[in-house]
Amino acid sequence: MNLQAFSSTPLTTVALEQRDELPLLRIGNAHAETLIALQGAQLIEFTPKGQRPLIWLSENAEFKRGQSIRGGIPVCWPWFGAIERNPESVRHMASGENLPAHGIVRNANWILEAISEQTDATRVTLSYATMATTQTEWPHDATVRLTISVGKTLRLELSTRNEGRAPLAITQALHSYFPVSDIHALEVRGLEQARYIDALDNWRECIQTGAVQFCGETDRIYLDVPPIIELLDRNEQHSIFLRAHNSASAIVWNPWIDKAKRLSQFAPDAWQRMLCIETANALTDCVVLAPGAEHTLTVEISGHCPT
Ligand code: TA6
Repeated sequence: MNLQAFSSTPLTTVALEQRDELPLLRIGNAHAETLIALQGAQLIEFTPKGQRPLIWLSENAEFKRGQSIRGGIPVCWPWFGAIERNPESVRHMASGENLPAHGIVRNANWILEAISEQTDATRVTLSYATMATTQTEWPHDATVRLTISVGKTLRLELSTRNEGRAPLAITQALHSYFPVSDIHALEVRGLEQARYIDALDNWRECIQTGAVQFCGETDRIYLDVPPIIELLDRNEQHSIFLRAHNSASAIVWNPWIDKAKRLSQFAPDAWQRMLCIETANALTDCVVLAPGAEHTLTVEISGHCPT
């Protein structure tokens, strides 16, 4: 990767770091600082100037080639979760046995396409192309592009373009990990009355009553969700807001005590200090792309209520 083309400017610092086996791109400007692993185009840090980090990274995170980093915002594409749990149209796109959870790009080497300055943010664009002739697990011609806008807020735009001559069906998620002071004092607002599929109760369909609170392992796919979701940390009287676009599903996940012990790169007590809210197109919210069509899933993350 020749980063010489991406040098710092008076407004933006650009630096390439190496952490164990992985190259990381550090971007800083007047508004915030972020760190992005080129492998998987995985953002792993985002801290607005003068504020606390808005993204959680495991203290046991490892930086190994071919292995997803625990935390940040892994990109799940071109399917979310286990392929077997996806709609038939999506399952039909994949090929082979023992396919990885969360698709094929979160451990792949993405291309750093551009770093550009906007009036209120620095935009980093990375891409990954699949080809029917070489991609055995998902043999289709497509390009997935992630544009990360680093400003007072963090905005991720995940675009998929169908470069082939047949329709594509995908599910996807921006699998965001958030820091919380204590999961027992956290509630998620905005999902009241939404339907959800409970992955821990035989994938039964349920209805959310009131804010989501946590007293055990939680792994739910919410459907028909509104664009704005709030994580309210009642201890710290601090909220993180997510505003989504082109996404009608969201996954809420906390491993709690027992699953935490089985997770890689995860301290036994880390479940108390994190929560995943994943902006997705999952299950019935899957995306079908005609040849040449493009779809963009967007999430904007901030410490202030979006207007
Ligand atoms: O998004 C929730 C989930 O599917 C959980 O079931 C759990 O497996 C989590 O993702 C983490 O998956 P990973 O493959 O990153 O360990």
